Amino acid sequence: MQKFKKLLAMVIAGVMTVALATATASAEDVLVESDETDIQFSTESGTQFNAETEIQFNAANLSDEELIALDAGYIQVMEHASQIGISLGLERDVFIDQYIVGQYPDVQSYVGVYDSLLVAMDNPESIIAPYSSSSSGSDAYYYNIGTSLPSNVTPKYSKYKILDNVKKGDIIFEANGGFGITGHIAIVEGKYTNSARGISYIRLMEAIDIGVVRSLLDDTRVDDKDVTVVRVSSATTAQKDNAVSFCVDQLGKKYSLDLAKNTSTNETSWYCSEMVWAAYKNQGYDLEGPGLGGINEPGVTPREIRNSSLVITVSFK
Ligand SMILES: [Ca+2]
Ligand SMILES: [Ca+2]
Repeated sequence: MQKFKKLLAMVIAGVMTVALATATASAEDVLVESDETDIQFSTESGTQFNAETEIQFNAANLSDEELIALDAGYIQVMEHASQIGISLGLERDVFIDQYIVGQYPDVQSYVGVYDSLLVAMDNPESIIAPYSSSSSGSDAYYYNIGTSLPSNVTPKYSKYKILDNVKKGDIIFEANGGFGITGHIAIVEGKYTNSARGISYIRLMEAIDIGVVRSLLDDTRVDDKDVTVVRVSSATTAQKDNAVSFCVDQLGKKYSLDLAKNTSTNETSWYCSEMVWAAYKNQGYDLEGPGLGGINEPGVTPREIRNSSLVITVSFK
C-alpha cells in the first residue's frame, strides 16, 4: 500500500504540472459535431435493457453449505479489503446475489475473483495506471484538459480514422489501463474544435485517480492504451446526449474504486466503469456484460462493459 501511495503521489504531481501548463489556455472550444451523422450498421446486436428480466435474488436456491461458505467468503473479502485500506461498498446481500447471477462453479472461485482483484489493487507493480505518464512523461497531457485544448498539445490523427468514426456517447475501452487485469473505461463527450488554432479533436470524460475530468483521445493514446471503441447500438441520439450530460454533471467528483454500482446523479465518488455504466443505466441500458471467462466480476468492470451484448465495436482503423 505504501508503494501504491508513493505511485499515486507521483501521478498526482504529474497531473498537477499539466494542470498548471493548461491554465493559460484560451476560451472554451466549440462542439463541431453531433452524432446525427452516425454511420449505419448492418447488424443491431443490442436489445433494450428490461429490468424484469434480471434474475432475482433468492437465497432459497442455495444449499446450506453454499450459504455458510458465502458468509465466510464475504467476511474474508471485507477483511482483505480493510487490511489494504480499501473501503468496499459491498453489502452482504449484494455479495450473495452476485454469486447467483455470476455463474461461478463454486463459492471458492467466486471469492477468489475478489481476492485477486484486491491483490492487484494492493500491488502497484501489477497496475497499469490509466493516468500515469510514460517513461518520458510526454503522454500525461491526455488527461484533465478542461474545455480548451492546451496550447502545448497537438493531437495526432493521421494514423487512424477516429475523428470521422468516433461519436458522442461512444465508450472507450482501454486494455492497458486500470488495474491491469480489468482495463479502463471513458466516454466520448464529442468532437470539438479549437477555433484559434484550427484544430479538431475528440474529448473524453473519465473517472481517473484525481477524479472525474475531461481528457483527449488521439492516435497516440489509442496505441499506448490499446483502445477499442464501442457504441450502445440501440441508444437514440437523445439517450446518448443524456448519458453524456450525466457525466458532465459528475465532473470534479472524487474517484473511488469501491466496486459499488451507484446510479444517482448525486453520487459523490466514481470509478471509471461505474460512471459510464450509470450514465447508460439511467437511459435504460444495463451495460454490465460477462467478465473474464463469462463470470460476473465484482462491481461493474471495464471489460464487462466491453463484453456487453448491448454494444457494438466501432471500426476506426
Ligand atoms: Ca460510486
Ligand atoms: Ca459485475
